[in-house]
Amino acid sequence: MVALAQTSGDGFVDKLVIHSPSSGELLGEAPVQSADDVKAAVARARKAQVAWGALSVKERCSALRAFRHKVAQNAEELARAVSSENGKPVQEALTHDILPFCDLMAYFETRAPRILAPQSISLHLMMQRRSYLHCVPRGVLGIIGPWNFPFSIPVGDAIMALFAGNATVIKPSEVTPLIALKAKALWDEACKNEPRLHPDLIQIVTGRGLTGAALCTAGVDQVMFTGSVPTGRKVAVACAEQLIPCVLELGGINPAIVTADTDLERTAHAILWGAFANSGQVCASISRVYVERSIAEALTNRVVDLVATLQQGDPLDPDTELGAMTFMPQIAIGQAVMADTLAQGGRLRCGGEPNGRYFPPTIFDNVQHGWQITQDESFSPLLAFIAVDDVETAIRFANDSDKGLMAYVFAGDEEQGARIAERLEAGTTMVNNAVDSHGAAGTPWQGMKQSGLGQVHSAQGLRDLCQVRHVQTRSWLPWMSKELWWYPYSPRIYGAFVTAVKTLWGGGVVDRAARLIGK
Ligand code: TXE
Repeated sequence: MVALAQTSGDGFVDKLVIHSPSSGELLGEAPVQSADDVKAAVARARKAQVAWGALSVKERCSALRAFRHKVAQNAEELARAVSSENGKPVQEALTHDILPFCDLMAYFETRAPRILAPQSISLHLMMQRRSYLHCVPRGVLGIIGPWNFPFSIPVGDAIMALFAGNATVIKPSEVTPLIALKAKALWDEACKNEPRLHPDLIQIVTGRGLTGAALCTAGVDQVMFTGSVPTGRKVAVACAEQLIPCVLELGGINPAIVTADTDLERTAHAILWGAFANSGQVCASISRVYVERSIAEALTNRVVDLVATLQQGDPLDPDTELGAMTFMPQIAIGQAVMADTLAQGGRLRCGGEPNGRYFPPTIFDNVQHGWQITQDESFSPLLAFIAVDDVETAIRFANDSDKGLMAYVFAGDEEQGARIAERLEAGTTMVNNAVDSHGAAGTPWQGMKQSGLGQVHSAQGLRDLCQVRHVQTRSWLPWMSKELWWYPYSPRIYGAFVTAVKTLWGGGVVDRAARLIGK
């Protein structure tokens, strides 16, 4: 809990006082760092990046192992720290924050050298030349983190940036800064065992929005942001003004389509976990279920029954399945959406009013598409069931949103599920699974529409953290003293080009060649 509100003056005064969302225990404090502090951190990072960026990708990968070892060896302590500060069950802290981070590191340690190796481009018009792309680190990346995955998102983004040869400055969420400071302490320890790592390659600046805004304008070469749509827009504007790229991971109001032939039991379990893990404070959470009418009642009943089996309580108890809400304002947002749903005539099937910081899993049915619960991200454990007449209606409703992060399809026939998935306007659609594709480091995590810009994870996500430069050389005809289209120009050469354009592309040679090779 942040005890002090943003104060007047330069807005950088006071400090962050962090209490456990579940027990209220004081966990620690962090400074609110000024724009000058942020600039100094970027300058230190820039200095450290020079030697780091000069290493080969393979050397960087081998050096970074020391940090993976530290994280994995301290997994339990880190999971407890995430759970204490964020309020999620310790098992989720371990399996959603720490485990996928370790796997992400191992994934790129073996693959980054190939992903970032020079790539040759097959040329067409200028086939006497050789072109290739090579990846060069951008420099210093600013990373602005959220509170829902306070370890795996900002530290995961930083590690990807490091594989690409950059240095990083992380501004963790003001709600959960302590875990980032813990990660930094582990990084510093890893640097002691591995001389190629430098402490200044990962730096943490703590504070609120103003510190984040200062990071965007502190001379960084790219920003990676995870948070809300309105703040993401501000970050995009700040980056546009400096003509630096940004990657934005914003929210979602994610639909699930359920066909009548689905495996009801697996679907119910997937929806249960997909809606309520981390108390619904997940940008990928399932929020609205469009289910074919013939099975709507049975599916809803089964999910409601399963909710009754969940244990909500002390997040540090490994038996706990639902912890406390992290962010106080989120409870009021969830309550407002709940009130609107009730006022519209939604039927409350379970859950309802929060008990302090504990928000019970809350399910509505008889919901109509278009109500607030199907349009606005509540980022809380609210789930709506909407019965539909057919899959076509479900697809139309699912796509009727200004967000497009994740979508889900539950279908008895996986092939049919995939055909439906291909029609959904989402960065990722999972068939007969829920939420966890962020854990598959090789796949892109990306939002369509208002859900984001760019991608993290995946080979392309790693390349995007570099400048991808193009080099072109000559490979044959090296004896020609000039190209045909260089000076001097003349009517004869002009005429030759006219004939070439007509003969090659006017329905003649190129089309015949394409037919010959069957294209
Ligand atoms: O987000 P913000 P908050 C959604 C969720 C929640 C809402 C608000 O719906 O209710 O966002 O949460 C920093 N320039 N998500 O207030 O404001 C800020 O300090 C640069 C979805 O946490 O977007 C924090 O570190 N940075 C999300 C980070 O931005 C600025 C996860 C996010 O803050 C800034 C969390 C500025 N002008 C919440 N202002 C997801 N996509 O999963 C603030 N910040």
